[in-house]
Amino acid sequence: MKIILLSPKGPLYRHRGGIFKKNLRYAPLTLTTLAALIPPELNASVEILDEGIEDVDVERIQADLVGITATTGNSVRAYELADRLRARNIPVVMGGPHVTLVPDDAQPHVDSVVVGYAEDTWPELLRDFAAGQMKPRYTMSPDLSLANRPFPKRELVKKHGYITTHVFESQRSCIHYCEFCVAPTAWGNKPFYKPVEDVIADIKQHYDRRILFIDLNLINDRDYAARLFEALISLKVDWFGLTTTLLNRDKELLKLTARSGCSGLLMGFESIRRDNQKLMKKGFNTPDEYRAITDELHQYGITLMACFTFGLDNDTTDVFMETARFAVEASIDLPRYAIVTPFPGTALYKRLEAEGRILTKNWELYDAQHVVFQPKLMTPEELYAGHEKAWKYTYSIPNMTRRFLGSRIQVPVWWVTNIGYRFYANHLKDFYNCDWIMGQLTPVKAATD
Ligand code: B12
Ligand code: SF4
Repeated sequence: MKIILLSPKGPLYRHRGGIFKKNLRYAPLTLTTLAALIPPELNASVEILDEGIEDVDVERIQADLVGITATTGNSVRAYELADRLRARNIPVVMGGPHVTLVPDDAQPHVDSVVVGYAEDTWPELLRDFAAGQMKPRYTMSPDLSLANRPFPKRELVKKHGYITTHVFESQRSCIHYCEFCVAPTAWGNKPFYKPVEDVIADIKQHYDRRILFIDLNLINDRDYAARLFEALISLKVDWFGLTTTLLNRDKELLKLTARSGCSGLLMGFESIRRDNQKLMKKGFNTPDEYRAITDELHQYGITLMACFTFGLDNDTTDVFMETARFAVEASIDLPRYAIVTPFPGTALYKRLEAEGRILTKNWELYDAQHVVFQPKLMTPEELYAGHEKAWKYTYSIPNMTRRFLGSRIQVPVWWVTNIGYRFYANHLKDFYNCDWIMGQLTPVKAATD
């Protein structure tokens, strides 16, 4: 049996003409994890294709089964690929965050939909497929365990396409309920943990001095985090990962994080306005502490990628430059700006839909850099223009230099990633011409009522 696993391109994340250049692209674990889960008794051969790093000629694909992963931003392409493959009688299975959020949206395009994490359902589906009994839908059990799973088959990816393949995970989902976030809606707020020994064994068998964790929140569980960080000490790795700002309230854990080799953290600062934090149910974030958090991380030798979100209901047009100036003055190593995006199925989507504020259901534009809803205190044009201005200000050469000099951690990788985002900032405008006509959209709800 020949299985092809495919990750589709989106407007921003694509091999040609995208703005995620190689210095921002690490190898995801999605398809390598699925490849490892294929039951050995099926004697299947497997190939991984990622349209983010290579051209894929869909008409030349030959396979018994194709598995496609879909985020919301690339789901339109995922459906197109699925339709074309099925027209050639190649069965298609689809899974991933988008499909988990809105399975009925994907169903007409595929032979089977896999909802949720697929550690049990994907092998079950493949056995059913081999027996000619594949069902139209497979859904994750809430009791899923991530213990004793095979390690991702990273050897199957084309290494040259990514800045690193030394990518790992220890846990999935998050304990918090931020209104805009996909995680609690798609996977619930009871995280799934891999035993620390499994994580360490995986790192040892694919060792590199510098590794990346893609977990959404490494400090979901304090005891687990402490055990993981303790275990990392002996590996002598420099690691990068994601936590919340709550890490800085736990001085012992923060110290241990640094001792374990942490070199960089991504934190969702989201907004410099306190009232926005409450509104998006992220009340544990205190903007007054952001400067101190950044300084403290720098003292520990940890760089900070802080993510900000624009277009929240209390945002007025002065928020963009206020935020960008703060990011530069605080010497945040890698600031990132998103436009708030109501991913389908999330609490935010439901609220905005009820308020008649969803402007388009073209999922291709749900990539956190397009305006897809009616902001409360500004126009869509103001939101887009302000967001682009913040990117450009932050990634101008003088302001990159100011941030570099202000950060105490002056390592070469700082420039590699900053140059990647400078390119991103300067090319964002190229992606505002899809089929999006600024100012000419009417709210979808109103239009269909
Ligand atoms: C790597 C990654 C990226 C990469 C590549 C993404 C890509 N291919 O497009 C980069 C850096 C480019 C990226 C960019 C973005 N990303 Co991203 N990214 C991730 C990340 C951190 C890791 C993915 C991963 O390896 N997971 C580990 C694997 C094992 O889990 P998994 O992918 O969920 O797969 C499991 C199941 O879902 C299922 N499954 C998945 N696919 C399939 C397919 C089949 C056939 C089957 C059977 C099962 C199955 O089985 C797997 C095993 O259980 C995730 C967060 C996370 N930790 O998952 C976010 C995530 C996927 N990204 C997200 C977002 C929002 C974005 C951005 C919009 C962010 C931004 N502001 O730029 C952009 C959009 C890019 C685009 N395509 O339009 C959201 C997706 C939300 C959504 N509804 O689309 C996620 C979930 C993060 C979040 N906070 O919620 N991202
Ligand atoms: S803390 Fe981060 S990962 Fe957790 S729910 Fe909020 S936005 Fe999502």
